[in-house]
Amino acid sequence: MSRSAPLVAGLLAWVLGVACGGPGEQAPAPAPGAADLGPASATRSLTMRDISYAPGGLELRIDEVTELRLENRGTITHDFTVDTLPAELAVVRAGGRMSNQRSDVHIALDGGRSAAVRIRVTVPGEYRFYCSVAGHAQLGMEGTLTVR
Ligand SMILES: [Cu+2]
Repeated sequence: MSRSAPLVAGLLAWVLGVACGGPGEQAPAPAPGAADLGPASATRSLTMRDISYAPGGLELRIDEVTELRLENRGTITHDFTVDTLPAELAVVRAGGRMSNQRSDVHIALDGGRSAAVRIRVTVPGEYRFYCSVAGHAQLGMEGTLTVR
């Protein structure tokens, strides 16, 4: 009996695989716009506090793959949100919620958490980033992402 156990297990996995692996079912999708960007050639860091960003602005080079490191040194949840950003994004290290329905970039971190993404912005410009937690942007938790 013990000699046939691996075969039974293999059949069971195959049956489950057929039952669960319909064309409509796939592995959990990565964040919107996720892409294999390759290694980053630049790094930027942004620290969140209660209630501010440091620095208050970021500069990226057009088409350059940049690793953006985010750290929440505050005690409450903050996020980094850009509503419209023509960019490719790849999650390097997830430390919180990495997307929402409304924004091209949305990374929410509880106090003490950090995350990193690789990002490549494809259109130069100035883009507003902000914390979407109610009231935080109004208290100054916003800045400009400059891409040139
Ligand atoms: Cu906030």
